[in-house]
Amino acid sequence: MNSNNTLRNLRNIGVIAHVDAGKTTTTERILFYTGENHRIGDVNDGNTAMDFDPQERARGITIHSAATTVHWHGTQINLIDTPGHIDFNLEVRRSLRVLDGAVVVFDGVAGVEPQTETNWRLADEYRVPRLAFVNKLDRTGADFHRVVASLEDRLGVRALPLQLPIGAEAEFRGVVDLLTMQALVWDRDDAKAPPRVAAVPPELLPAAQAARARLLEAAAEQDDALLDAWLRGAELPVDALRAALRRGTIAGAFVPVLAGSAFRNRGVEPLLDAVVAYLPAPGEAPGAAAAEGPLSALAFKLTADDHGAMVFVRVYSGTLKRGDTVFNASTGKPERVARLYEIHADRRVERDALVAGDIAGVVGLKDVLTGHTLAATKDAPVLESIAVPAAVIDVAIEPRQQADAAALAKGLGVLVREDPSLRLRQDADSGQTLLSGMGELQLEVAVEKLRSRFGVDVAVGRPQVAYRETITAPAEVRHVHRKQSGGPGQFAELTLRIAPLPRGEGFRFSNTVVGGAIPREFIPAVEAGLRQAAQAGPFVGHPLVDFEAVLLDGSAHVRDSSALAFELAAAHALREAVLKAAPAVLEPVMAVEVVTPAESVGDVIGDLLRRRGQVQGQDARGNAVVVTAHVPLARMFGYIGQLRALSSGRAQFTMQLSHYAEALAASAALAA
Ligand SMILES: Nc1nc2c(ncn2[C@@H]2O[C@H](COP(=O)(O)OP(=O)(O)OP(=O)(O)O)[C@@H](O)[C@H]2O)c(=O)[nH]1
Ligand SMILES: [Mg+2]
Repeated sequence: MNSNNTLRNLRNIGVIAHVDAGKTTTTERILFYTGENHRIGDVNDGNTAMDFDPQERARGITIHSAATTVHWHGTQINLIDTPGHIDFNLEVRRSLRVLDGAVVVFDGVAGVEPQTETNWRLADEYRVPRLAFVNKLDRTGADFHRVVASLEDRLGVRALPLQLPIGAEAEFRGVVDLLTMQALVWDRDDAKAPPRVAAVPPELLPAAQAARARLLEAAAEQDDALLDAWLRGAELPVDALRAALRRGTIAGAFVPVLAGSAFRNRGVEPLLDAVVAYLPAPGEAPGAAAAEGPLSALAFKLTADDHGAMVFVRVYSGTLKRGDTVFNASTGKPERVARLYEIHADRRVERDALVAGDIAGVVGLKDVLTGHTLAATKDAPVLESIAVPAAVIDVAIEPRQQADAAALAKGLGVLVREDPSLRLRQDADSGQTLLSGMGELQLEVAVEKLRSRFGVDVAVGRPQVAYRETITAPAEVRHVHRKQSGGPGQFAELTLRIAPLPRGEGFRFSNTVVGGAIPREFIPAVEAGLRQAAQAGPFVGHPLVDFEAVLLDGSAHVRDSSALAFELAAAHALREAVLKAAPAVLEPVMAVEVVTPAESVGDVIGDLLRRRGQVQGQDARGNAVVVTAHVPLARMFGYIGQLRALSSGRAQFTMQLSHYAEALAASAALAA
């Protein structure tokens, strides 16, 4: 069943971009043109199929990645529409981890925006071949060529238009297909009216010929026979050109660019053609594993809704059948597959089996988390997991009514299971429950879910910066754990050395104990104790990061030592060592991008400087100015209000974590 033929007629693709570029709008058109839906949903009316969550509809933004399956001229396309807002970036990461290709949507006015860039880099990391769709060409100020140039400048790619737009802004009505040198014109906004095929408008002919020459050159570079023909000036068959462009796209040699206006129903059918023509089938994706062999599937997302927990998986090899017992290779535990579903946004269609290349939902799994591997055997190789972005903001959460405490705990448990970029911890001093996340919007959405899904009304504290702590010097300690009350298993001795690591390295543990001074079976307990203690650092109670710990020496008693004793000893030793290792507080520093009318730029920059910001750059974008700066998150709370006041409501901003930096003032204040 999972022959190459089956795979060749399948595309697993994602739609990724900055907030508001038009991902969901484009996806809704795809649902319509493929016949999956008979009506076009509109994000402005809150009735799209993809943004089916009540909060998404109310806020007009995508919060969760949503999957669907459509068919286009005999090819099945599994499509994931992702959110653009940085707070929900884990949704993009986990989608890119399992997808074979992506459509990157650009706003025809704004071009490359911060989250476009972030998501582009993620797609690089996961080696996902891409098409670029320059959307919103109907908007005032839209400029296809400027967007293509921004792809080259800001993303450093070779952008290769497959089309040129016909008409601009309100007059945008079609595209020139550079391969066939035909015009496709949508005379009306009506989605039911297919494009009219026409001759290339004479005024566009020189530009189209020049762009076509670039396209042919790029294709010829991929194929010696084509290159020969091209050099001889012979006619190049369109099929051979497509095949060569497909090869180059999958290899990442260039990125094909298409033009359109999803909202005005222009340019979406050719985009679907391009997905089939240029993006890889599962077996062709860079780094694709062999589809033969035993079951191997990655759980990349899960939801716990009214239907019970649904785990979304991508099958890489083998078959997953209803009723199967499989293994979670990440935990070694068996799991039973009760049901399998093909996903159509919030609708599901039952399937008997999944094969290599499929992306689908599994119900019945008990103990499977995002990033776990499902396999035929317990000790099967584990697939590469999904990196979870850092949480930079905390809020304290408590039930308004004490009677809701249990429901709150349950609700929070579900939320962090569904979204591992939300984290729970206990404040070391106050004992309060802290929910941490990537930004205020993510936490706001989580709190609203507690109310709407779990019926818990919560009191939420003011958002606080999620600081971290680290050490700036090495230190060595010897610690003896011995409980006077006696009893067996109460003795452990160890010598620990800790040293700073570069920013972002997290924690590394190594063991150099020789000659069994500490029996081997206790070493994992030492590491566990260190990890446990690092969750709330001894300096100011924030997570301790960017350090290594080396277990140098120690001793044990045959009768009086235990794993627990070593775990406790390690935790104590770490606390002692940190205080001797010149500890420091780290604060998140945000990369801020403000798009402001030119007349407000002085005020905007002055305000950023007062917030301890460092301005990185200032560029014109049409009539607006784009200011980029690094600003400590601690100084960005309430920024939107100030920015509106400074710009008569016309400036906008986005921010995302840039890096952690030593916070000297905060170190002193927090340690006091
Ligand atoms: N003028 C114009 N507006 C568009 C076009 N495509 C989308 N929009 C509008 O842009 C806004 C955002 O569209 P969405 O489709 O929700 O954008 P998105 O990329 O899914 O946004 P997030 O999921 O929140 O990141 C909506 O008001 C759309 O109607 C277009 O081609 N032209
Ligand atoms: Mg969306």
